[in-house]
Formats: sequence, C-alpha cells, structure tokens
Amino acid sequence: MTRVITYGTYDLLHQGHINLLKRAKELGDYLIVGVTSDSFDRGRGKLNVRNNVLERVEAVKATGYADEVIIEDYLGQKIDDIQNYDVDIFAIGSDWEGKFDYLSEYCKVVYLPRTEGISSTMLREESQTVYRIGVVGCGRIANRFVPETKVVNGAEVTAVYNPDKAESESFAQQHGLSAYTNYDVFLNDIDLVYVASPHLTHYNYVMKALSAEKHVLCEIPFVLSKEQALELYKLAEERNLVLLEASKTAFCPAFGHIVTLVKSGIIGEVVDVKSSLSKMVPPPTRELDSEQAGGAMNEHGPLTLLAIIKLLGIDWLDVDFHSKMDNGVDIYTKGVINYPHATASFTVGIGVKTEGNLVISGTKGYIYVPAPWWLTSYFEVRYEDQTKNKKYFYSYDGEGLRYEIQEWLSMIVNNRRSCYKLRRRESVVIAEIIEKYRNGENVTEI
Ligand code: C2G
Repeated sequence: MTRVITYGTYDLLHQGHINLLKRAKELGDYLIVGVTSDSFDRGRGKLNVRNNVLERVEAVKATGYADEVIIEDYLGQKIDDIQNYDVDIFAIGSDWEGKFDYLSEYCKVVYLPRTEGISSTMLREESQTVYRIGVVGCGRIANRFVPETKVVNGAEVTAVYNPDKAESESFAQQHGLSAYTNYDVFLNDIDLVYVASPHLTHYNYVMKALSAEKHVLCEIPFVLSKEQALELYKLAEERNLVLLEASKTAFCPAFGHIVTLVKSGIIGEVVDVKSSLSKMVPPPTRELDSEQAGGAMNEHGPLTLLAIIKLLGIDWLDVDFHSKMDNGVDIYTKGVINYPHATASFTVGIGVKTEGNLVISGTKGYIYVPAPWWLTSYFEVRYEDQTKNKKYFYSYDGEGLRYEIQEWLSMIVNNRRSCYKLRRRESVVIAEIIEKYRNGENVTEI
C-alpha cells in the first residue's frame, strides 16, 4: 500500500485545494492530510486565516479524499510524521517547488501542479471590504504603524491628519497618503481612525471620531483619567463602535501565552508581579515636557500596569508611588500595588536606566521574561527543581503592531465590541491608576 501525505492551511477551502487533494490521493492508496494549527500559522506569519482549525479540518474531511487528518503544530513535524506514519510520498503544490527537497531523505517528494487563478488570499480579499484607515499624528509610532498595516488584510492607510500643514504633508508624501489639516474633512474621507497624537489630545480626537461613527484604535496612554476612559467606552458602546487601546503587548502571541499559562496554574497561586520598563530619552523631547504630559509614568505606566492587571486582575486595594523628578516630570517612578492576596510593583524610567524585565512569582514557581519583556518573544518557567524548567520561544514579527491591528479589524469585521486580550474595564483601571499618580495621591518624591 502506498501512503501519501500532504499539508496545508485549507482556509476557505476552494477548488484549488480540492484538485490538489484529488491529485495527491491518486498518487497512492492512503492519503494523510496535515492541517495547520492556528498557532502554527500565526507563528509562520499567516495572520489572516479566517477559518479556525476545526472548521478547516471539517472542510478537508468533507472533500472525501482524506483517509486520515492530522494537525501540524510545529516546525520539523513533517520529518516526524513521514517516519511515524510510514509515508512513501510527500506531495505539495508547485508553489512550493524545491522548498521540500530536504524531505527526499525520508520519502519521495512530489510537487503537484497548482490550480491557477484561485487562492485563499484572493477569496479573503474578494469577500472583504477594504477599510480606509486615517492616522492622527505623525510621530515615531505613526511612522511604524503604516508599514505594519500592509501585512494585515482588510485595511489600508489612506489619510493622515495633523494640524500642522508641513508635518501632515511630509508624512503623507513619505507614505503615499492624502494630507489633512481639517479634522472634520479628514473624518469624512475615512472609515477607521488610529489616534497616535500627543497624549493630551487623545480624548478630543477619540470623542470626535466616535461621534462621527468611526471605529477607533488609540495609542497609549489612552486617556489620563478614569472618567474620560469610561465616557469614551460608553459612547463607543452606545454607537456600537469598536474602541481599542493600542497596548501592543496585550495582543502579542507570547504575552497571551504567559497569561494563559499563569491562569492555568503552572506556577501555583500568583503572589507577586514585578514589571519594569525604562527607555532613556535625550532632551529636548515631548517625554520630558511637563506641559505635554511627559514623564515616565505617563509614558510607560500603561504597559507595566497592563502586565499587572492582566495577571492579578482589576480588584486592587491600594497603590503608592515613589518618584525622582526633574524639571516637573518624573524621570523615574516606582509603584507598589496591593491586592487582597498578592502584591505587585512596577518601575518606569525615562531618565534613569534599569533592567526592563517581568517576573511573576507564584507558590510553585515563577515566570521570568527578560528585557524587553513588552516585546515578548522569549520567556522561562522556573522551579526550585531546575530539571522542570521550561523555555518558550516565539517570533515577534516586525514592529509587533500587526497583532493589535489584526485584533482591531477582527473585532470590527466580526462585530465584537470587547476583546479578552484587553478588556475595556482593564483599560479603565490603567487610566485610573495613572490618574491617581497625576493627582499626587500617595506620591513620595525621592
Ligand atoms: N493549492 C493549489 N492550488 C491553489 C491553491 C493552493 O494546488 N490555487 C495547494 C497548495 O500548493 C498546497 C495546498 O493547496 O499544497 C494547501 O495550500 P494552503 O492552504 O495555502 O497551505 P500552505 O500555506 O501551502 O501550507 O505546512 C503547511 C504547508 O507547508 C503548506
């Protein structure tokens, strides 16, 4: 009996897939089909897959060509499968010509003709409205945002708004966009708004965008008070719009895995979370300007607090802060947040350098995420018995903004107003703690 194996994502299963499976089956007597897992696809940069793994497995089974369906979940698995399943022929479409020659050490490798004129990408694009994104602000993060949108299907940045004409035009020219200096006209010409302007302007821009029925992704710090955060989320809810805080770490796959590992109890009960982030900024810059809500807390509070809130929850008891000030802004702040059965601390610096790691301590072990933990790509779970330690590696593609953009679009397309990766109530608590700091509550100067 000749055993054949083939692999694929099989998203939005189409005639090209069916032809391929038929040809693969005809090569032998028994066909094994490896369907990629969702996390495997994310890991190899396929962020736009529409059907989940169960739907894709069902679609492959329904073709009637597969004698057996397996899940492909890790790099190198093909070699294991070929040996485990006693495979004679590995078959794949001709778009992979040459790429799998290394498997010929284990079995025969056949590249089958690919069906022209159809692909999952084409189907995704055909069935999808392409939203026009308008960017508010022309700073560093806005510059990084535009190229990241290009790897996510379903949206395209078409416009930029900045009250300063020269800045708006230069940004537009650089990225091939239309430049606007009138916010109302700008809002009229786009579908979605990404707010990446100076901190103190977020509230007004978001408010106006929601009032104009636009979905919004807003940079961190989202807003600087609990009341403003609540008001904006309420408005979004009333208008059935997506409002998402662009806290990029929340959406990156490795950070999500840390949260689920912790919640599943692998380090026991969490007793302490320590998160730290420092980035030195040379003057003169907005970050060091007290008039523009500069300071380490405003700048890095959102991400360090995100880690604490995601891991320990929103029911904190009290918080105190210790700051080193310079020219009216905190260049370093250390905060302690107490919970009923746990404690947490964070350190943020823009004029003091410190190790930027994340340590989550539990009753059975701890998780160590080295700097820069907020761009999570690697972490370790450590125990007293070191033989039980485990290391986790992830890719963190590009600037990492693609994950939040993908989530934002997915919420819009699927009509989801809330996202478990960053709940609205969690975002409100982050704004609340930053507000307490700004109001000088329990702040000691050092
Ligand atoms: N295919 C085809 N004709 C098309 C489209 C796809 O013959 N018009 C084939 C591909 O060449 C592949 C299979 O259908 O053999 C599945 O394609 P995808 O779902 O795009 O999966 P892919 O990303 O090619 O995954 O480990 C996974 C494999 O490396 C392949």
